[in-house]
Amino acid sequence: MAGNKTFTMIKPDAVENGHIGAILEQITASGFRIVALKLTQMTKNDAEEFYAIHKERPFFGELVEFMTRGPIVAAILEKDNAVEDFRTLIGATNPEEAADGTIRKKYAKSIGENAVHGSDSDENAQIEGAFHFAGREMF
Ligand code: RTP
Ligand code: MG
Repeated sequence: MAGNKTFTMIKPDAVENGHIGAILEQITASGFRIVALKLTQMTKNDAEEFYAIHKERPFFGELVEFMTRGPIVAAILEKDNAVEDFRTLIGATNPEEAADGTIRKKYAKSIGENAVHGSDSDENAQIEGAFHFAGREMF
């Protein structure tokens, strides 16, 4: 059975461009309940650990540089079928390929700077949520 939680980050580009409010509004209007939320900034070590799965990819250095250049909004979201439904809501990694109305279509400028993160499995949602939040910050 699919889990009911996912983890997201509003990435530095979308924070810089003033889209925090609009993105959180679209997320909650789409039926997700916010169970943890904060503005924070990842260190280089944090980003290298968070994205360790991509460390051999050619874009890894750029990705770490981007994700650490300013604050992000981290959140844990709850909804039935959360991981899959949230990835549908954000759209394809490359905003040019993202469906109309998706968060990446509306707010992302490029495949690298693509406005939001969404966990890709129930297991990673759990790991990523625990990476950013202590138990007493989850409601
Ligand atoms: P995310 O993990 O952020 O939700 O994105 P995703 O699953 O759609 O994409 P993934 O393959 O996991 O890639 C993670 C992030 O790396 C950056 N990226 N840059 N320059 C490039 O070709 C490239 N490809 C990926 C993006 O920020 C992507 O979201
Ligand atoms: Mg991913």
